[in-house]
Amino acid sequence: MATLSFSILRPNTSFSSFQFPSKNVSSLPILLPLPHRNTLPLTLSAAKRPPATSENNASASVTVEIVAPENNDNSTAFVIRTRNRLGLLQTIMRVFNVLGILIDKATVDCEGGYFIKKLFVTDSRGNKIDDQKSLERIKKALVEAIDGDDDAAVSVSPAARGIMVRKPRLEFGEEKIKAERMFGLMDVFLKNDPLSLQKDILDHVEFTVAKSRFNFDDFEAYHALAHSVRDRLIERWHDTQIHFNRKGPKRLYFLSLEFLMGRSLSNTVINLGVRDQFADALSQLGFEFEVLAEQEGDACLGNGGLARLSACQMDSLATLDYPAIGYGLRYQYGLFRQVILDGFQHEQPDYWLNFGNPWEIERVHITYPVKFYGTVTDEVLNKEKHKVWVPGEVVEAVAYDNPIPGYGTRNTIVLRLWAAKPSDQHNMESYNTGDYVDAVVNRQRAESISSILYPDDRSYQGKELQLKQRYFFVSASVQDIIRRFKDTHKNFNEFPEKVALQLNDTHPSLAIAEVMRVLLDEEHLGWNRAWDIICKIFSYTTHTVSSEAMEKIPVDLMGSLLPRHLQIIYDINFNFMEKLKKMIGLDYDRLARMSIVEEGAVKNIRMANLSIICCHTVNGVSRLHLELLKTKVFRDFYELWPHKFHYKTNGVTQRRWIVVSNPSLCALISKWLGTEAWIRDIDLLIGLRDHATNAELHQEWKMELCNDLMLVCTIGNVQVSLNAMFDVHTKRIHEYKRQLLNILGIIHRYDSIKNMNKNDRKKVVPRVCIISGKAAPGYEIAKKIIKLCHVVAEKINNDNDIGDLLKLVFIPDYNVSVAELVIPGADLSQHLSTAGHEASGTSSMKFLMNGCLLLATEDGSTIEMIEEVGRENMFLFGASVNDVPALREKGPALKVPLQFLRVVRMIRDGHFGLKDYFKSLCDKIETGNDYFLVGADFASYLEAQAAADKAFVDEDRWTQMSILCAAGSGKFSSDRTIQEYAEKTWGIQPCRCPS
Ligand code: NBG
Repeated sequence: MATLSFSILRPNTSFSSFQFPSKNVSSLPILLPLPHRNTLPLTLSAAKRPPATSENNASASVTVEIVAPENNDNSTAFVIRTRNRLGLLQTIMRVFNVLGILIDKATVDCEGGYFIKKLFVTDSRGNKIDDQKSLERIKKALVEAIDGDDDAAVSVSPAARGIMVRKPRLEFGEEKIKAERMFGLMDVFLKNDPLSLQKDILDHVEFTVAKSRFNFDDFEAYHALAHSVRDRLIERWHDTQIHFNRKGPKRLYFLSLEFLMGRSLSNTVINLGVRDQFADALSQLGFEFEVLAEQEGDACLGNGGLARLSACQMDSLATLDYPAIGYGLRYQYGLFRQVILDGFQHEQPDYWLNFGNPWEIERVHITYPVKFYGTVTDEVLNKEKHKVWVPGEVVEAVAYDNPIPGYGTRNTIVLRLWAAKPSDQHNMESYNTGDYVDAVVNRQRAESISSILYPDDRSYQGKELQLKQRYFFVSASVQDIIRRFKDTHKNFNEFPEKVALQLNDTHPSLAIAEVMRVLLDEEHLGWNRAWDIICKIFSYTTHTVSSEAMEKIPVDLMGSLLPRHLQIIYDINFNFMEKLKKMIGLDYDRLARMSIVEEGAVKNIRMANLSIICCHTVNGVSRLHLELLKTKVFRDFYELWPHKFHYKTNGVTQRRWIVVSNPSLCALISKWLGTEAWIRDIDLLIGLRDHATNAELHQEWKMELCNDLMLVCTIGNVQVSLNAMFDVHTKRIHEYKRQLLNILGIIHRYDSIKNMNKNDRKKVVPRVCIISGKAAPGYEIAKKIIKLCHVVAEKINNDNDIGDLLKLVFIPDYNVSVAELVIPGADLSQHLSTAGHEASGTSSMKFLMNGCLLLATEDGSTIEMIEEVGRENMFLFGASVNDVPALREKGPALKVPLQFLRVVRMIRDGHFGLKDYFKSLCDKIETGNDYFLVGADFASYLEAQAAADKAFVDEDRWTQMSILCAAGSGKFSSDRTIQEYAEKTWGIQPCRCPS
C-alpha cells in the first residue's frame, strides 16, 4: 500500500494540506483512555427533532452538519447525529485531538435510539475555524472514523458506562508529535519482506506464545506464524468493513448451524497472496512451512456435506467481493473423533479449542442476551396492545469472529460464531437468598448451550438442548443484524433492500419467528408490515431429499421454551390456512399436509413448511433435487407457488480443493493454460481440453498423479504397489450412500481372484481400495458397515495368495484434512447413492476437479457432470431415478445376480468371522427388504468396475479422460453457485474494497 502523506495543522496553516490516510482513520485506537484531559460541561436535553436527514439516503450511519459561529462567538459547531454506542465519544474526541482542535462545549440530545451531539470547537489556539475546506476535512474525518467503527456498537447501553466529554489540554507541539507518531505507525500495512515476517513471527513467539526465542517447538512456531498471518488478515478485514459501511450495500446474512472449515493456515496465506513470502521467511529461520502447517488441527464444526458446502460458500462470497456475514455456533466440541479399535468405531470428544484457536477474535463487547422459557403477557403502549415476553432464563451470547479472506481481492469477510456465557441479568434472586454457590454453578450451565455439535447429519432429535442451541444462535444473529441495520436507519422501510437472510436448511428457521417477534413486540410495526418484511427477506435452501428427514419440533417443547414464538407460528399458520382454503377449497388432506402444525399423538411444528411459507425462494442443490422437490417432497407447495422453487447446483472452491491441497496440479494447470486466472475464473479450465491429447501434457499429468496415497496406506500398515489403481470412497457412512455395495464388490473381486488361474491373474489390475467416513454414534447399521470393512480388509490384506492385486484400507477419522490428502491422489472415486437419494453430492466435484475419474450412479449433481464431461469419461451404473420405484415395487420378486447372492452368503456363513453380528446387516439387503437396491444394482456395478479396469490399463485413454474431467469441472465451483444465489435469490451486488 502506498503511504499517504499528511501534515498536521500548524499555527497559521490551513487544514487544506491535511490528508487522512485511508487506512488509519478507522484504526484509531479509540478505546484508549485519553490522559490528562478535563471534563467539559455536558448538557443533556429532551428529545428534539433530529436534523432533517432523508431515510432513503441513510446509507451512512452518521450525519455531520457544520454550524458556523454566531456573532461574537468563536466556536464552530459540529452536529453529529448517529446511533449511540460504546466508544463513540472516544472516537470523536480522538479525531479532534489528532487534528489539534479544542472543544469548548458539548451538548447531547436524544431522539429515539439516536443521539445528536453538538460539539463547539476552535482551533488549537482558540481561534475560529472558518476555512471551508478545513471544515469539510474535519467533517470527512469524523464521518470516516465513526462510520468505520461498525462493531463498536454493542448491546451495552452507553448510559451504563457513563458519558464523558473531555477537553484536550496538551500543548500544540506535543499534540502534533503524538499525532504524527500515531499516523506514522498506523498508515502502512504490515510488511511482507522476509525480515519483517521473521520479526513478526518471533515477536509472536515471545509475546503471544510466551516462549523464549531460543526455545520453542514446531507447535509453538505454528501458533506464532498463525498469529502473524492473522494480523494481516485483520488489516484487510478492517478495510473491508469500513468500505462496506461507507457504501451501505445490501448484505447477505448466511445462517448455518454448521461450518466445516478444516485448517486455516494454508488457505489463508494463499488467499492473501503471501504463502511464498512466509515460506521463505521461515526457511531462513530453519523452519518448513509445510511442517508447521501440519501442526494445525481441523475446525470440525459440522457433520458432512451441508457443513463443508457452507465453508466453500464463505470462500466464494469473500472472493467475489459480496458483502456477506456468516453466522454460526462456536461449539466447544466439534464433530466427534472417530477412533477404530479392533475394527469398531468409537467416538471421542473433539475438544478442538484445547490448544487455543489463533484464527478467532473474541469480541467481548459484542454480546446479546438470549431469552428462554417464561410467559407472555399483554401490555398497552400508546393505546395499543402489545405482547411482552417475560423470560424465565437469560443467557449471554458472545461473538467470536473468524475472518475469511477472498482470493485476489482485499475483501475479507467474517464468520461470526456465538458462544454461550452466563448472563448477569438473571437469577439475582438466588444470590440474594444466599444460595451463592448453587447459583454460580447453575449459571455455569448456560455455557453448555453452545458446547456440543449434534453428530447426526440427517435427523432431528427434538431434544430440549438442541432446540435451545438453535434458538440461541438465531436470536443472537438476529439481534446483531437488526442492530447493524438500525445503526444507519431510522425505521424499517428499507429493511428488505438492505438485508437478505439465507437459511441453510431448516436448522436456523426459527429466525423467521424471531424476526417477526422483534418487529411486532419490540419495534411495534404491526402484523401486516412485519409479515410483508418477512416475506421479502428470507430464502431457504434444503439439502435433503426425503420428507421423513424434515425437521419437526414438538409443540409442547416449543411452547415451554419459546412461548411467544409458538404463538407467532400459530398465527402465521392460521393466516396461511385461511388463505389456502380460499385457494384450494376444503381439501382437508391437503390442508393437513401443508399446515405448519402436524396433528397426531405428538403435535409437531414442521419447520420445512414454515420455511416454505415464509421464504420468497426455496432452493434445491441440484437440478434433479429440484425435480424431486417439485414432484414429491414439496409437491403441494410447488403446485401452489411454482415461482418460489429454484435450484442452484452446489459447488466447491477450487482454492481449497486444488490450489491448497494439490499445489503440483495447480502449477500444471496454470502452466498449460498460461495463466493463474482460473483460480478466480474457473471457466477457464475448459482450456485444458485443447491439450487433452498432447503427449507432453500426458507425461506431466501422469507424474502429477503419482501421489501421497502410498504414504497414507503405509501409515495404515498396508504395503501397496505404486502401479495399483487407487480407488477411493469417502463420505459419511449411510445405507443410501451404499458403502456396503463397495465392500460387496471388493469381496467379489477377492473371490474372483482366488478362483483365477495364474494367467488370468496376470491380467488383473491391482487395486488399492480406500474407504473412509464416520457413522453417526447411534446408527447401528452404519457402524456394522465399518466393522465389515475391517474384517474384510483383515482377510484380504493378509492373504499372501492375493499379494498386491487387492488391498483394502479404512482411513479413520475422515475430515477436511484427510480429504485434502486423499482426493489429489485418487485415480477413481466412488459415488454410489441409490438414485434419488443424494440431493447433490459435493465430494464428487472435488475429485473431478483433481482429474479423478468417477464411478457413479446417475444421482444428484452427477447428472449435470455427465453433461459437462461426457458419459464416455465416466463409469456410470445402476437404476435411474425413474426406475427405482418400479424396482422397489417388485419386492421379493426382484431378480438379483448370483454373484450378489454368493458374496452375501460368504458373510452370512462367517467367511470373515462374526456371522451373528453381521446377520442384521445381511437381512437389510435380503431380496424384498433391500430398500436401497444393493442387489438390484450389483450386476451393473460390477460391469462399471470392469470398464474402469479396462480403461486403466490403457494409460493414454485414462490420462485423457482424467484431463477432460478436470477441464469439464468448471461448473462445479462454488463461485458459480454463489453468483447465481447473489443474482437470482439474494439480490446482492459485489462491493469491492479498493486495493
Ligand atoms: C447434504 C446432502 C448432499 C449435499 C449436501 C450439500 C446434509 C444434511 N445434506 O447431497 O446429503 O451435497 O448436503 O448440499 O448434509
